[in-house]
Amino acid sequence: MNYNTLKFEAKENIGILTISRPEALNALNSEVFNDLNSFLDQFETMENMRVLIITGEGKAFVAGADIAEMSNFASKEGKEFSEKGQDTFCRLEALSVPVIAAINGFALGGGMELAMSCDFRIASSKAKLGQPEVNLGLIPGYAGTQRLSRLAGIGDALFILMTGEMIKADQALAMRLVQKVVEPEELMPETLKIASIIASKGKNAVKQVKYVTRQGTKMMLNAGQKLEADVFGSMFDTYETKEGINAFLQKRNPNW
Ligand code: CO8
Repeated sequence: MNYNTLKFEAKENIGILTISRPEALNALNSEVFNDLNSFLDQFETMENMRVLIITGEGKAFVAGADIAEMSNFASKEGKEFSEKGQDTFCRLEALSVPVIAAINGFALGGGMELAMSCDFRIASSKAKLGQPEVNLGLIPGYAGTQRLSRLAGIGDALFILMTGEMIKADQALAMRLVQKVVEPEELMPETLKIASIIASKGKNAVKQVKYVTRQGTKMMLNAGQKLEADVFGSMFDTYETKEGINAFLQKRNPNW
């Protein structure tokens, strides 16, 4: 894989994607989105991959959409840029494997929106998160207004969106925007440890947990329960489930 703005490394069955434009604090411009889409095309074909970790190079995770690129936009370009980013983040969110954001530093604007499209987030104690678009006379354009209130609740979401304040990792943890905060040097080891735990579980089980949970957020409870029962039932026809249950009963590790 060869991209100007991304680096990819595979550690066995765990992929690590690093957004790499450190001179602009990894700000998301058209090139990054083109690279991200090409990367997703490739990653989707890599069947051995069990988890994807996303992080940023240098002192930022991602400091937002590229403000310089937006400076000459009229409404048409603004809307197109917003929709392109939303589509890319939806693709990421819909990847069949879990995606973990390892937030190493600034996750602002489009960077926080990228982190929120991941399945969950581990943050360095030095990370700072925020939606500073109001400082630019803007609103978020990559679904920040939508995902933030779903993750943190409407009060904390509007506090972050209206003040544009950067919040520290511990505050983000209290708002349940990140699931764990660790010392900076522990960020990648801890994230890899969590990824390895997930990678050791039933592959189809993890995939279906993600699918059913994410679909459920778009459904009424009764429809979500029906989907859960359908998928739950279908798993009893798979080798993975039979092996998982047999291994438990025979007091051994599953062989999958
Ligand atoms: N876009 C472009 N360049 C950036 C960005 C950015 N978002 N953030 C930082 N940079 C550049 C700086 O301009 C600087 O470049 P140079 O060295 O050439 O002057 C370089 O990165 C280093 O940045 P700083 O010198 O500012 O570093 P500091 O450590 O002093 O400050 C901050 C770090 C606080 C993160 C500061 O850089 C900052 O405030 N950045 C902007 C953060 C921001 O406002 N982000 C939100 C952008 S808007 C957005 O994301 C909307 C998303 C939806 C868009 C929808 C499409 C229309």
